[in-house]
Amino acid sequence: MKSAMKLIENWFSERYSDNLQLSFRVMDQLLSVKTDFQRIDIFETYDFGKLMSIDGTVQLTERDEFVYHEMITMVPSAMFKGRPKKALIIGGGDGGTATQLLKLGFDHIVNVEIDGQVVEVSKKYFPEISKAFSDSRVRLLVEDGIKYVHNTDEKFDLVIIDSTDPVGPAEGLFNSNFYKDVRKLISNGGIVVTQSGSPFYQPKALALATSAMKAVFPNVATYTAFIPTYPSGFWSFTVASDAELKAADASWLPDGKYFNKEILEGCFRLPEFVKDLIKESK
Ligand code: AG3
Repeated sequence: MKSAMKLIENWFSERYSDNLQLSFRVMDQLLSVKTDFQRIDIFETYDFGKLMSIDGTVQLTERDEFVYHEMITMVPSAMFKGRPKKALIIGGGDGGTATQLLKLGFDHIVNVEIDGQVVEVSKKYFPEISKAFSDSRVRLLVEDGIKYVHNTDEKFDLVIIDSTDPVGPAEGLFNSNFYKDVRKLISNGGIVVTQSGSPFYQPKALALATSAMKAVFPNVATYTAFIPTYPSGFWSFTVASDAELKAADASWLPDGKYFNKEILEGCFRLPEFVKDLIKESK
């Protein structure tokens, strides 16, 4: 008898709504682990290399992580007067943000990640992206970022909130009490930035981040980037500062693979529906 060959296709999907999802065809599932905080999955995909998802939402892929990590570090760095040197990262357990900051010449980085398993998994499956964790300029603390910002009195030029969506462990990061504590930690002219979701699929995330920051800082601005593997591909970040928010003389900043001087200007130009969202958030 001829043996029947069965062709199996495996797919990982992130749900954007009840009626829409983005699916990645995968070669293999490399890991699925439930931690004290969330579920982490790693897939080997056909189009995007290795992919990490947390609670079913894409956190990073090897192929497009550069967009997110450049944009969350280089835009706020370009707005800092002078050369920023000290940074605090809340979240960012994959190490991509810290690794990018080292490339920009930061010499003191504190990275506070609540879930130690995100760090361990990233070291194993994303060694290039997470390599900052073996650099002496980076201090990794596995603890609650909300408590950390409440208790520390260190000062930073840049505070980066590299979090998951505002549900689960990251919820308290989209909150004005959190930003009140953050404000005490920024140096003169210091800048705070957070990822603030997809304006199209997660308007609440952007509205929450904007309101939380506006309650505490006089200057708040939103910028966007194209990140193919995040919901709708159109992603927002929100910056805040006591200082005026404008591009400083950032001639020291190199071009990245996404970031350049034109992007720095262009990324703050917003579609009307995004402006409306921000206007409505007090
Ligand atoms: N931080 C997560 C961005 C949120 C993605 N959301 C989603 N896919 N629904 C990125 C971690 C990279 N350091």
